[in-house]
Amino acid sequence: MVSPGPGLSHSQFSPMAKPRNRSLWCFSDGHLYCGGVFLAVLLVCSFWSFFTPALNFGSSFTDSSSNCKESGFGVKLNSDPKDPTFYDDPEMSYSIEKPVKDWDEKRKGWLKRHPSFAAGASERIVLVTGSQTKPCKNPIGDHLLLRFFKNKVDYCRIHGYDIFYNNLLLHPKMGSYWAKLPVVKAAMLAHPEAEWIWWVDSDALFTDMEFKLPVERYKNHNMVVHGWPKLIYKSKSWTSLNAGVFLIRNCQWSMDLINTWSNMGPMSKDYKKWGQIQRSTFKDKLFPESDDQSALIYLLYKEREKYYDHIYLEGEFYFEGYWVEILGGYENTTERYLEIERGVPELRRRHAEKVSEQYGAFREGFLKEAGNGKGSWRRPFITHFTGCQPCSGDHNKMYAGESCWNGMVKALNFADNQQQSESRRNFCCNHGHDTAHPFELFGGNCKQIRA
Ligand SMILES: [Mn+2]
Repeated sequence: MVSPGPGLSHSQFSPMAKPRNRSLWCFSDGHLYCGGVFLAVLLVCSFWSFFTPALNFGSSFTDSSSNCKESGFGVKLNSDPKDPTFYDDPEMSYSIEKPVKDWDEKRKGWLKRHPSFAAGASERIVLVTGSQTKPCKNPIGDHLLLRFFKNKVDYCRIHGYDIFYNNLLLHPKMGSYWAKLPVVKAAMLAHPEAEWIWWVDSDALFTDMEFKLPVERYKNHNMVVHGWPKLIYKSKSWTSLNAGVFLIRNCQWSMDLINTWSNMGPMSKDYKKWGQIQRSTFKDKLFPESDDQSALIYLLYKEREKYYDHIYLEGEFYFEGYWVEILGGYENTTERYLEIERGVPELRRRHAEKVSEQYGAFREGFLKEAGNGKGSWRRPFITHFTGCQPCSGDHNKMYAGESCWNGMVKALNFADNQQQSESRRNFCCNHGHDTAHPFELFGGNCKQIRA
């Protein structure tokens, strides 16, 4: 969470991972898991949207004459040919305990039978997040989780990603930070149309609603996490990367990784042993149980040849960032962005939410001096409330609960207020105010900041 690190260092020289073949497989007994996955399928099938941002401001409003009869933004949501796919195989299982084989071929086979999804599949992302099954212990926990989720939904709508919220425990032993691995695996199987699954913790939120993941940069990698090689290989720290946010390619390599990775968790008979190994390897690790983050670092550390070339350690921007480091900069950032907007009427132009990416791309031109990551006045991409636990209310003793909850509200408002130039400002302005821009939103309320 410290050094911004040399982001692109190793990445450009990595050999092709094995990302280019794909297919699927696996399904077997229909346990509890099915509920979640079926829901996932339903949910995700319900809103597709793809659009490429037009970077060329002013000249790019082409006529893409819409046909009211078509739905799904170019993909066929109502067609599933009769030819069998991996879904028809009774052996296919979503369970984390049954490894998937030949996934690349299976996924490829599915795409071949669903050509409308095959087009554009290489860029498609499904964001996956979730929280526990029961109501939160923290009295404001459910409210906070709702706002965290709304933030992700807003971000995904703006950028054309699907989103899935899981609140089932898919494997009885894989609780807390391990719970995401069965979910990510199930999401990969439920979404052969997606190239990437993007896990984002429930305690993390987008604080730059415009920023788009530079996926092109990751084309030779199968996984992306926020992290720093030096901290892994020299400092041997259990915080040398953060496993709360990661992008993982929907391919066999990832299936294998999830298999190896989850076998260091509570579902494994060697769970205890892994805790000891992690603690003796990463001296700054504070608790004895094996955790998902230390496990991933351990794989990178121990089997560098096997993993390092395939896992992109993104250190160039806040792929996720530690809230304590970030929170104090929001005011300055807001001021700098407003300053830019005051000088550039195009940035204040009202527009439909669906074409927001174009404005984000346009704004980039004015952010060249902003820097990136720590010390930058650019909006931090993702603010992560590590150590806060909004739902249970438990938090690291380092922070007073109040600083966690107030910090979250501050970050959520900071993100919400960025949308004022789109629907939120329009909403504000359309409710009895002038459309020029002296209205800003503060904490959910329209306020006239100057005449
Ligand atoms: Mn987290």
